[in-house]
Amino acid sequence: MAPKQLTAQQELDAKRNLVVVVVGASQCGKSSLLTSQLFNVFSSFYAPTLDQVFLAPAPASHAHLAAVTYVDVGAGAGASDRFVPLRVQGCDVVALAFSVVDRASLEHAVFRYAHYAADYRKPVVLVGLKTDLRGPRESLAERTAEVIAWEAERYAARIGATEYVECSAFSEDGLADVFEALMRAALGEQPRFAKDGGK
Ligand SMILES: Nc1nc2c(ncn2[C@@H]2O[C@H](COP(=O)(O)OP(=O)(O)O)[C@@H](O)[C@H]2O)c(=O)[nH]1
Ligand SMILES: [Mg+2]
Repeated sequence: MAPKQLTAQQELDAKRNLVVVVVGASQCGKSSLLTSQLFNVFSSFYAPTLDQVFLAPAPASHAHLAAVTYVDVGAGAGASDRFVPLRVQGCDVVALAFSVVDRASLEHAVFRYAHYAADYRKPVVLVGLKTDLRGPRESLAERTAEVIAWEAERYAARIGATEYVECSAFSEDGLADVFEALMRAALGEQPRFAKDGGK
């Protein structure tokens, strides 16, 4: 089969190895996001992770890219966030991750990590995780901990994220969309939200 004809921009991109950095609160589901997408594996055990790097083929939607490096900057086992600024500085896009059933993890992501992306002028995609855990809740505490999509979109707009996307590493719902959104943001494709557009 003849090689696919690429646009001039795609030819340039084809030589690039994009770097995606995943940051967010401990146990919000960062490592599971990557292992589900890259290795098709989901484990219900929590193993703390600290600064793990994976080199993988690009998602099908951006198959012309040479490769993608994913950096899982875990805050595992109470470790400090000392790797975060270094990793963000060297990346093409920040995946700002939180769990949609843990409002505190959204606030953690937005108030603790979003500024690194702003400091180094990196595009951000806000990524909601564990969507399979949404559903009828017994207690008021559980119900108020849940984050619905439009709330997350407001936060995404406030921090100037290019998109809000959500998925489940467990059911794989929305998983491919998350990785496509990361590629779009890394390549500077049109942001959906203007900065402060959610006010
Ligand atoms: N039900 C469900 N559990 C998840 C999902 N993603 C992660 N988990 C669980 O949440 C816990 C923390 O996940 P992990 O990926 O290690 O979080 P990290 O600390 O952010 O890397 C583990 O017990 C995972 O099995 C998901 O999409 N659905
Ligand atoms: Mg981890």
